Amino acid sequence: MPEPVEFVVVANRLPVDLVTDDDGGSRWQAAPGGLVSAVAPALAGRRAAWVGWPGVPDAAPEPFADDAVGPEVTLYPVRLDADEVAAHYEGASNATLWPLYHDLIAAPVYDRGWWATHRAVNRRFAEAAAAVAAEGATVWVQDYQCQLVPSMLRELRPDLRIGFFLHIPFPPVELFRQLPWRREVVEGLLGADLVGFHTPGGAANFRRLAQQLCAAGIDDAPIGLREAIGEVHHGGRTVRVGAFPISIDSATFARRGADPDTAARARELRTELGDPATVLLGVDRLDYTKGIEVRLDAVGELLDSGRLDPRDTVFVQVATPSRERVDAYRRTRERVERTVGRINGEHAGIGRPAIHYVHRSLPHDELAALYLAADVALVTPLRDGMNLVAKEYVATRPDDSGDLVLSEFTGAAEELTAARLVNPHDLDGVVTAIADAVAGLGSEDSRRRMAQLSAQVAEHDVARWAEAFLTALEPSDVE
Ligand code: ADQ
Repeated sequence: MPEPVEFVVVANRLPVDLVTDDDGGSRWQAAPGGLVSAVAPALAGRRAAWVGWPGVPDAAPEPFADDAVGPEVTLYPVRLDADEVAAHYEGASNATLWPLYHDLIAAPVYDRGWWATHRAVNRRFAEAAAAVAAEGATVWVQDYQCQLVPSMLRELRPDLRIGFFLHIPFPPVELFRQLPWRREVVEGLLGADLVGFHTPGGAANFRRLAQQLCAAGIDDAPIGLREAIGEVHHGGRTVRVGAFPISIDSATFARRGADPDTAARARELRTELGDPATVLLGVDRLDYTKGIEVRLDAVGELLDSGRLDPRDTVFVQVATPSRERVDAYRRTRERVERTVGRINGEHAGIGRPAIHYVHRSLPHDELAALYLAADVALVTPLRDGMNLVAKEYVATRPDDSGDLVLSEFTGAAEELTAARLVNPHDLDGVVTAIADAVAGLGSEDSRRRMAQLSAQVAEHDVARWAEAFLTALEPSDVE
C-alpha cells in the first residue's frame, strides 16, 4: 500500500477508464466528460490520491499512476460488481438523481433496492478514502454519485477536512422533496466542511432545503439546522455553502486555437464539409438534458422555411455515446437519429448532408479544429450545471469571430451574458437566435460580444475555480 497522502479526490470514476481492445488486451484511456478535465489540473504537482471506479464491472487493479493526472497522483480503483454498476451507477445515480436534479426532464425512478446498493457503494468509497488520507488531510468529494460520502467519511475520520462539489444543478426544494431519501442526502452533504455548487441559485436551494428539513418539521426527527448567510450550522459544526462556477483550462484551449496546425485542420474540415458558407456546431454527450433535439428541430425549421439554404449551410453535431444501458438514453439516441435522418432525407443533396452526425468521442486536437471551423456554436440544454463546451468554443477562437447561441438554463449563461441567450423550450426563439447569429456573422456586434465572452473565459479559468474552492475549504480563524 503506498504512503498516505495530504490530498485525496473521491469521484465515482477514476480519471482513466479500463478498456479492452479487440485482441483481448486491456489498457487505460482518459475518461470522457467535464469532471476530469476540471479536477485534473488542480492535482498538478501535488502528491495526491484519486479514489474511484475504473469504469468496468469486477475490475480491481492495484493502485497505479497514469499520465492523465501525472506521476505524483496514485489512482485507487474501487471494485464494483455488475449488479452494483446496474443499481448504483445506472440506477440510483443516472435514473434517479440525474433526472431529479435536471428538473424532471425524464421521470426519476425511485427504487429502494438501487438505493441500498448506492448507500453501500458510497460507504466503500468513503472507506477507500479513509484508508489513503494522511492525518488531517484534505479530501475533495465530487458530484451527485457520491453525496453520502462526506458524512460517512467524517464518521470514519473526524480529523479530515472534507469538501464536496456538485457538478450538476441542485434542484429547487419543491422538486428535491420527492426523493424518498432526501434527508439522508442532505445529511450526507452536511458531513462536509464546504459544499460547493456552480451557481448561487443552486447554493440557495440547498441552504433553503437544509433549513426547511428542520424548521418545517417535514421529517419526523428534525436535524436541527440553522441557516446563516453562506453557512449551515449542523451537529455543532459549521458547514459553508457557496457558488464556485467551474471553468476550463482557457490558456490551453487558446493555445490550441492559435496553433497553425489547428487552423490548417479547420480549413481541411470545411473543405471536407463541401466548403459551405456557414458551419453550425453542437458538441455534447448524447444526453436528454443537452437539448440536441431542440437545435435539430430549429435547424430543420430554418431549412424547411428556406431561411437557411442546405447548399451553403451545414450543421455538425458531435454526440459522444453516453449511459447507453439506461432506457431514457436509448430513447434519446433513437429520436436524435430519426430526426437527423428525416432532415437529411428532406434537405440533403446527393453526397452533401445538411447535418453531419458523429456519434463518437473525438481527440482534443480534432475538437479544437471543429471549434475553429464552426461559425456558430449551438449550446441548447434544457438544463445543465455549467456546460464546458460553451466556454471551450469561446476560448479556442483566436479572433473574436463566430457566435454562441446559449441556453438560459445552463450555469454558463450566468457568466456568458454576451452570448445569444435562448429559452430552449421556445422553439421560435431558438429559430430566431440561430438565424440572427448566421445573419450577423462578421458584424461589429458579434465581434464585440465574442470579445467580451473571450475575456470572461480567459480570466475565469479552471485554476481560479479550484483555488477559490480549496481556499474556502481551509479552516478559517473563527472556527
Ligand atoms: P457534462 O455533462 O459531461 O459535464 P460538459 O460541461 O459540456 O458536460 O462537459 C463535456 C466535456 O466533454 C467537455 O470538456 C467536452 O469537450 C467533452 N466532449 C463532449 N463531447 C465530446 C466528443 N464527442 N469528443 C470529445 N470530447 C467531448 C458535467 C455537467 C456539466 C458541467 C461539467 C463540469 O453536466 O454541467 O459543466 O460536469 O462540472
